[in-house]
Amino acid sequence: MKTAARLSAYGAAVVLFGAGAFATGMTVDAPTDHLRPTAQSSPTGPGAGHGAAPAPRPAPDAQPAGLASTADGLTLTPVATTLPAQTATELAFRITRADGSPVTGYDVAHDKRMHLILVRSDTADFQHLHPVMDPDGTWRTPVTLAGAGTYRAFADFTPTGGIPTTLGVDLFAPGDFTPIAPEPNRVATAPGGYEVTLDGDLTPGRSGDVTLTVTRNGKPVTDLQPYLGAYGHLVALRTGDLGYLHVHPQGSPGDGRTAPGPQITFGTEVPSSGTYRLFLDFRHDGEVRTAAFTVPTTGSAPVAAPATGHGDDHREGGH
Ligand SMILES: [Cu+2]
Repeated sequence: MKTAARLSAYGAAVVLFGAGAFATGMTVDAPTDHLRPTAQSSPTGPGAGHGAAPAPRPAPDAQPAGLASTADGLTLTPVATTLPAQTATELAFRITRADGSPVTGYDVAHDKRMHLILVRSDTADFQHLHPVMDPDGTWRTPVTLAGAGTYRAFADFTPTGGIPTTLGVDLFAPGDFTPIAPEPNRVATAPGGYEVTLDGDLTPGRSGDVTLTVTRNGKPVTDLQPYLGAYGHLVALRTGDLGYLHVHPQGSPGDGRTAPGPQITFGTEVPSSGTYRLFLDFRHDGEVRTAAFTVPTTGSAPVAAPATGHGDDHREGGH
């Protein structure tokens, strides 16, 4: 019962999203399928359920996913926490229950049973991998880390009978580590002569669109290929803590109204002010390419408003 209700809520969110619904806080997956119920920010809003007693100050931001290795009794357990840098190796992990037993049943979501995002802590290296599971519940994928440093591995999955979940764990690659400090950019290149331009703003607490336009050798790309059930896949990470927002495009291949490029539009909602790293995966000519952006938020965050009376009412009006 509970599961069915949750699943249909998720289905509804996806349908709403596909229909271009907005301003409900559901344009980003996070509120519906990545956050724990206690962290849910929308659509009821942080103030809902407080009855007549106003909160003394604005509720804390909803937490993005992937900041904990354990949630809802499930733990992301790497087989090894140290991996060699710049060497072809294997990343292996399990999802374990409280009693230590591995989860072996998973539902397909976005075409896969397991999505593994691997990012160095300075966001210089980003990889989106699809591990394969052994019968005993051990997931394995080949990987080559670009360099030494600390990495966050995000496992994004739906256990059969459970809810969509994202867990994160840190991994280590020994060696000399030279962090990068990404400069804001709205134009990114990808191998193969691709250039991707990002338009649109990230405003904390407010739904909005970002549009990515893909060109190759200066010409618009109009024959993008479906990847994970869409023409593009966007992961947004909050710099500072690598809070994980899984964002999906508006429209889908074959829906009769979504063109295969050059533009891909995503509904986004970021939980707080700051700088976000956005990684677009798209498929063209049979290959998946990645374009990386660094986007500071614009506009004010809900928590930045002074706690004077009800001056913050407008912020939740759309919810
Ligand atoms: Cu994936």
